[in-house]
Amino acid sequence: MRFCFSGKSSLVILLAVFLMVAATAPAAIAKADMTPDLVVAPAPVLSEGWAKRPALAGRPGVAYVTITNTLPQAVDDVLRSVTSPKVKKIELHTHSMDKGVMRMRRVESVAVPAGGQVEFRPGGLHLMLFGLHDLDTDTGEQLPLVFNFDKAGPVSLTIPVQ
Ligand SMILES: [Cu+2]
Repeated sequence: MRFCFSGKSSLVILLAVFLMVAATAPAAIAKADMTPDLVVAPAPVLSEGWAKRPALAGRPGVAYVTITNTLPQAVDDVLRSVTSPKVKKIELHTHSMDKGVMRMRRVESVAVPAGGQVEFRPGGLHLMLFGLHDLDTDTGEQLPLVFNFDKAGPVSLTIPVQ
């Protein structure tokens, strides 16, 4: 095989290669700058979680947590369910007034707006724990939970039980 370039076409090829390198280099740098954001994109942050044993045997326990939506690009998320290998069934509950009486009400999901924070706390949103297994809290055993979000997927949190 023989390559035969005239002086002029070699110059054109060199110039073309130079332009390609010049064009791709800034793009590569920009991509490298953006990658860490995508890799460390945090799931919703779950904090201040704690659970309370049932006051009476056979009654449900209750758990509270604060959810902070830290998804990038301002994405709204929705909490669909919470599961645990230590609880038979977990329901999302809230409190609302019904004819002047504060009552618990089951909700299908809990919206966690972009950049927002949702607080589960006594008198408001809470997790109802039906069939809470015995935990050896004397040895520091805690309650493992998995929160299932539409966008973030499953997010784990282990909380102390009082
Ligand atoms: Cu409840």
